[in-house]
Parts: sequence; structure tokens; C-alpha cells
Amino acid sequence: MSTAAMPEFPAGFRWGVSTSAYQIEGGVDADGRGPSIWDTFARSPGRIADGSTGDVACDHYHRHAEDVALLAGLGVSAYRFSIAWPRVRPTGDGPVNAAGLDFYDRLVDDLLAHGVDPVATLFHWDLPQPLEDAGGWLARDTAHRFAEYADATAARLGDRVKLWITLNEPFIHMSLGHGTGEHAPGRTLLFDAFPVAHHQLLGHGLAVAALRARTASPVAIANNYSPVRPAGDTDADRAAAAAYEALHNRLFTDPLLGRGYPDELGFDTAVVRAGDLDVIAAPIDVLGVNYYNPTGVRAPAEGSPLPFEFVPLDGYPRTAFDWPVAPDGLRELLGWLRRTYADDLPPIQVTESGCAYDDAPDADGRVHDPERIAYLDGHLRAVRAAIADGVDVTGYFVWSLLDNWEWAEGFTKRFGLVHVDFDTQARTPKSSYAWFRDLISRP
Ligand code: PNW
Repeated sequence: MSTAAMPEFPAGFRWGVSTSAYQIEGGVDADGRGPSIWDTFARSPGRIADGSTGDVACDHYHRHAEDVALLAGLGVSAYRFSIAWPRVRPTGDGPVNAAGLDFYDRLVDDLLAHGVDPVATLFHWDLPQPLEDAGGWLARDTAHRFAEYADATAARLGDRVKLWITLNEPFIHMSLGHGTGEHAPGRTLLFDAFPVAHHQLLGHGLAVAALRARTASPVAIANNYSPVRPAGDTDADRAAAAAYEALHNRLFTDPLLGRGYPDELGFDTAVVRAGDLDVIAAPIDVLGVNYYNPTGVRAPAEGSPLPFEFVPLDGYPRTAFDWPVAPDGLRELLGWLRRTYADDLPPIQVTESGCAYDDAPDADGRVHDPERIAYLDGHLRAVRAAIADGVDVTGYFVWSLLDNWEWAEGFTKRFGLVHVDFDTQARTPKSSYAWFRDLISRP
């Protein structure tokens, strides 16, 4: 970690932390919530590392007041949370559940009362199970159901939400959820998962139109990105890296920014109808960038079903997830976005950045996480350097406020600035919480 003082950030820079509904809320049967694909998946044997579910998670549904107090104590200017679609419209296409919206209504008011801007994500992977039963994101209708849900939510929360985010990481939902089956709904379609990309993007575009009719607040999408590095200095490895870059970094961004789908991946695009690309390219105000690590790629072995193969990147420290700690990758990525999309690129907010470590209380009950402080320090310097390079970055959100339910990893990966004891639900701010608070409160 650098001992030099962290450089200043531009005035008005947005400092935040992020969470998502199924990872923290619990209360899965409360007030009329219906089942989502993650309830179904987590309850299926063998899917989750520790056999856990999000039935209780951080019990945020019942402890939101304590969690808003933690946000206020941290001094963030914004909090990014997600709204559970199965609370708002439990059957996917039936009546709106007013009691589900009440929860977010109170949360938003409480945030505003504490001076924290609510930033709401509409889809962080928890599709209502009845919509999955009707085909899920493989079905075009799901895009329309999403826009209706966006409309109903914005009708209630309107301009009190200061930034609307349509989708979280549609690439991960496509690839892990429908390509490899590591995430809900557990389909293993590999490249035949393309309709999931297109229908999510169509849903995004239709939702942007619905939101514009209901709110003057800015609208965004949160994509995950990873700078791609060829393993060797060979044409084959460079071609593999280019293919993975097209898949991971461009598949969802090229059409959003008006360039259509990258064609070198050879997807069957029969589901794309006339006019869809115009809907998808509706202007957005902010591009949300989720960044965790770069990816090393080499040419695939003979007969591989994919045009690339992953290789570990040497020379970096590693998190408890075994992900490399590579702040240089964030500066590289932000520069790549600027070069690739030039004047079509909207202002960027880093909507997720963070790391998992095996944090535990010491004998005094305090939780020390110097690795997380070093991680955040490095990544914030990288953002500051990218701004100096000319990239318009207007905010940074740490993933996550709380240790939470990390999808297929269950409770085994702790990303929080606040430690959670999942037996007692006790919250203990880690040393990184104090570090981040002191950094962002500088005069
Ligand atoms: C993101 N990968 O997920 C999500 O938006 C969060 O909900 C999650 O908790 C966080 O990152 C940490 O994992 C990802 O395999 C899941 O590359 C998997 C990957 C990337 C991001």
C-alpha cells in the first residue's frame, strides 16, 4: 500500500457502498414476496458451497434501520441496493404487491433522512420463479414483464431514487446462470445462451423508456468488465483474448452504445427483431462499471467448445476467492472503455469494487482487515489516475456494506466493510470501515 496521501477526487464525486436484495434481505416469505429462481436454486442439493440459502441472509428485511445507521456512520453520499422483483410482482405477470413496495418506500425515506442518496438496481438476478417457468430470459415476453415491473416501481419511488440501474451484470447472469450453470437458473447452454443476452438488453431498453416517463432521475446499467490479457505473445493467444474481450466486455456494451452486436462470436441472432437495436441503444446517463480483476486467456485446446481458455495471472496477491488483486487492471479497463467507445461513452460510476477475505473478530472483538484497506487504497488510486488520464468517472461504490450471501459460495466469502456474525446477526464495523469513513470525510 502506498504511504503517500490519497490524491483528491473531483468535487461532487459520489462515494457509496453496494448490496443486493437476495444477498442481504432474508424475509423470503414476508409480506407477500413470491419465490425467485435463487430460492429454487439454493434449495437444490449440491448447488451452494456450504449448503446454505438466502432465507435469512443478513436479515436486512428486519434490520434495515440498523443498516441505515451503519451507512450514516460511514458517511457515504449514496447507497446502491437492489429491489426484489418477486416482492413487487410475486407472480411475474399478475397484480403488483403494494406491501412489497412499502419496504423500499420506507428504506428510501430513511436513506434520504440520513443524507444518503438511494441508488436502486431493478434486477440483480432474482427473477420471479413463475417467469422462469414460462421460459425466463430465453423468452422475449420476460423483457416486457421487466418493463412493467420497472414502471410500477418507479410509479412508487419516482424521483426519490437518485439513480436508477436497470440490470446488474447481465453478462454474469447469462454466462454463469445460463451458459455454465454455476448460478440460477442453472442452465448449461454455453453459446446457445445468446437469447438471454438479447432479452435482458431488450428489457433494459424498454425499462429505460418506462423510467423516463416516471422520473427525471438519471438512468444507468451496471455491467461487469475485465481487461483481458493474452497468455503468450502469439497470434493464437491474441485471437483467444480478442474473442473473450468481445464476449465479456463488448457483447453488452456495443449494442447499448449504438454499435450492434459484435459479429465475430458467431452467435445465432435469430431472436433479434427489427427495431430491437434502437430500443436497446436508448441513451443512458451513466455507465455502471463493476470491476474485480483482469482475466488471462490463451488459445483453447483442440476440440474445446469455446474459443478461449482461462489461465491464472502470475505476480499478484490473491483474495480469499483466489482472484488476483490488480488495481492496474482498473485503470487499464477505464482507459479501454474511453478508447473503445470514445464520445459515445457516458460518464462512468464504478458501481462495484471490492474483495473477499477470511475476516474474523480478534480476542477484543475487533475485526482487522488490512488487506481490504490495501485493496481499496490501490483501486481508488487507479480510479484517480484514470480520471487524470481523461476518463470521466463520477463515483465509486464499494462491494459491499455487509458480509453477505455470496451466491454459489454461500456464506464462505466475506466482502463487507462490516463483519456479520451469521449466528447472532451482530454487525461489527471492520477497520476498513473506519478507513473508508476517514478517507471520504476529508475536508
Ligand atoms: C458480482 N465472476 O458478481 C455481483 O454483482 C455481486 O452480487 C457479487 O456479490 C460480487 O460481484 C462478488 O462476487 C460476480 O465469476 C460473480 O467473474 C461472479 C463473477 C464476477 C462478479
